[in-house]
Amino acid sequence: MFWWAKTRYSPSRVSRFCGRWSVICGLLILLAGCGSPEPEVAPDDKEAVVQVFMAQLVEGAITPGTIGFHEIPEKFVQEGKALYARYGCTVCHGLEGHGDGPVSYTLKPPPRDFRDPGAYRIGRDVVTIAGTLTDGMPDSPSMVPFPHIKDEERFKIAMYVASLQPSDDLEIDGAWVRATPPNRDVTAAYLVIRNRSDKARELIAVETPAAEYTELHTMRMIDDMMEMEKIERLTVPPRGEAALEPGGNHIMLFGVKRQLAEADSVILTLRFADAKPQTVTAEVSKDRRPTE
Ligand code: HEC
Ligand SMILES: [Cu+2]
Repeated sequence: MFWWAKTRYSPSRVSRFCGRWSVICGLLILLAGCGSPEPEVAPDDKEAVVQVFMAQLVEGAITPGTIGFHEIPEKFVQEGKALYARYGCTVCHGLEGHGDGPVSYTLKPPPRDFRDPGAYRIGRDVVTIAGTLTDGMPDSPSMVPFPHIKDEERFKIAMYVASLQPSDDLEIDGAWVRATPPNRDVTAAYLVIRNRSDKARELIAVETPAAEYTELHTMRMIDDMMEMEKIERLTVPPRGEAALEPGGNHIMLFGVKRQLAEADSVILTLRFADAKPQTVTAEVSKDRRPTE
């Protein structure tokens, strides 16, 4: 039995009444939407993205295995540097994290020089370093736990410490995207990835705000015909390079959101297994051969 069935309103009065309510309901839904705990984050709202990233770290949703896929906000690194000094890490690790603080000479083993990636015994990624601050190093008398440092602060300090390590030695060069003719929303991006490290790096994904999605493609001879084929990853050899160029491997952009003309530019973020993401600005061009 519906509540209004008991009343004796005429249909027109009922509809007037409901009409008014639907406006109020609409407003309530709007208000509820505004105050909901997990707002949708527009990709260009940088501050919100940064706050969501921090919330995920504190919740433990980002692990040592996945932190490498995130860009570390420079703002947090700077705040971390101030906190690092405020909590007295400098006494042992030094003002710049070189392991040369005033009491360092009295300690055995000596405090870590944060620039040396090979020196970390527990782990050198942001999540693990933040954990080392909570737990200390059980077998080390001087690297004690700091349980009073709040979670957000631990992660900021860890971001500063990790920022002192050398980069992954990847360099992206000569990025360009082929201009799109009218009414075509598919195009390709080309670039050269140089790897100056001693480890092979794998390109696993490319993201861009300019297109709905991208794929890595290679060219293969199939029945005397060159055809494109999707690949899951592209290896950049140690101390070598991988060239993505017309007629060879390339990045395919699907669902390009607006026509790309000469002199436009497109932002590409390259994601690697086991290395930090790299963001580059690619020029739009009708045709170009990669520079030698
Ligand atoms: C009393 C001196 C002292 C203070 C203060 C100190 N540390 Fe250390 N820390 C050490 C020493 C010594 C080691 C190396 C211990 C070892 O190798 O056994 C170390 C190691 C570390 C490591 C390396 C962990 C690894 O995986 O090898 C990190 C990271 C670190 N400290 C961060 C910090 C931060 C951040 C602070 C400030 C909140 C801090 N430490 C304060 C003495 C100190
Ligand atoms: Cu293709």
